[in-house]
Amino acid sequence: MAGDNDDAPGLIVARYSKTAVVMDENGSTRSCHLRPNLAHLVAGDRVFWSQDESGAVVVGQLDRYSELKRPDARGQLKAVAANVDLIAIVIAPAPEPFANLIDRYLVAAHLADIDTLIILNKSDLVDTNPESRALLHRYHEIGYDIIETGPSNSATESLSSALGTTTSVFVGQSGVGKSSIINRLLPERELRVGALSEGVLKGRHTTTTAEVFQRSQGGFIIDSPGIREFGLQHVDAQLVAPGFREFTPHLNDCRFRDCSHLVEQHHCGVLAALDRGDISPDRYDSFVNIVSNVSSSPY
Ligand SMILES: Nc1nc2c(ncn2[C@@H]2O[C@H](COP(=O)(O)OP(=O)(O)OP(=O)(O)O)[C@@H](O)[C@H]2O)c(=O)[nH]1
Ligand SMILES: [Mg+2]
Ligand SMILES: [Zn+2]
Repeated sequence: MAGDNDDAPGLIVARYSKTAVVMDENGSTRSCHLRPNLAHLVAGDRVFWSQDESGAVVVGQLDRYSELKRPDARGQLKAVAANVDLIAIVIAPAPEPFANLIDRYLVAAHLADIDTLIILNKSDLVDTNPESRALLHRYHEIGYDIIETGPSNSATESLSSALGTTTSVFVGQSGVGKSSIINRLLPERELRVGALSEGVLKGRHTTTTAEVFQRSQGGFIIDSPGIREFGLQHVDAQLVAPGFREFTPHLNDCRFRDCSHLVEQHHCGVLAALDRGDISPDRYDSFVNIVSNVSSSPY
């Protein structure tokens, strides 16, 4: 047996202000203190920890192979989750989906080189908002992976095989059912699931910090708190268009290499594709919304 003072490998399962829950190689968890130089650790980080007289402490960190980042309330760019293979963007018939939020996640995932899966949850409620399914299928048509899920076991099984043994992070608005889906995938655990308050379509924020769950068949799922908006102001305006998958084949048709895709007179491949109907006006408007809010905005 390794001595208590040896540094042991671990995984950050949840991050609180001054401590983190760390899972060791046997799957047991403990609360650890963090050295000040490791204050940026988040769910999914691979670390080394050791036990001393004052308790368990995280002493080192392995490099991240990927990270999902977004600005915090003060505009500081912060990692949400580390070492993820897949961003599962969850929408539902209620609360009402915002296509622009989906597009923002898709851009962030592209920049972070992380795969995506768009999940329409609450399939049992689709009849109350058929547009939610139409929205999902629009993403399928432009080449994104999609899946529907809901209370049925067969839907959960399909999602389970789509996830495979990846490490995925579940993101999206509050109340869409991220924690509920994870509960269904991990029947032995009971996450906190909030009732979507009557009439308040924004839902209620139940999950307060990202948390990692280990799946018995391999892989991990990271639950994350619901969000209302996803800031991309830190992104270079030139890097937004490549995050719109169906724009990519048209980018070589722009006369200028640094084309903003906003000015028709510049012979823009994206605007030409929009005119031909090869790019949907909704996605183009979403693109304009994002580039007009980045700090390097061409406006
Ligand atoms: N009808 C229906 N309701 C669901 C389904 N999945 C989740 N819900 C309900 O949706 C509400 C919100 O679920 P949560 O899992 O807490 O949502 P969340 O996305 O984790 O929310 P935050 O943690 O706030 O981000 C709860 O009342 C769930 O019971 C579903 O497939 N069908
Ligand atoms: Mg939740
Ligand atoms: Zn262009």
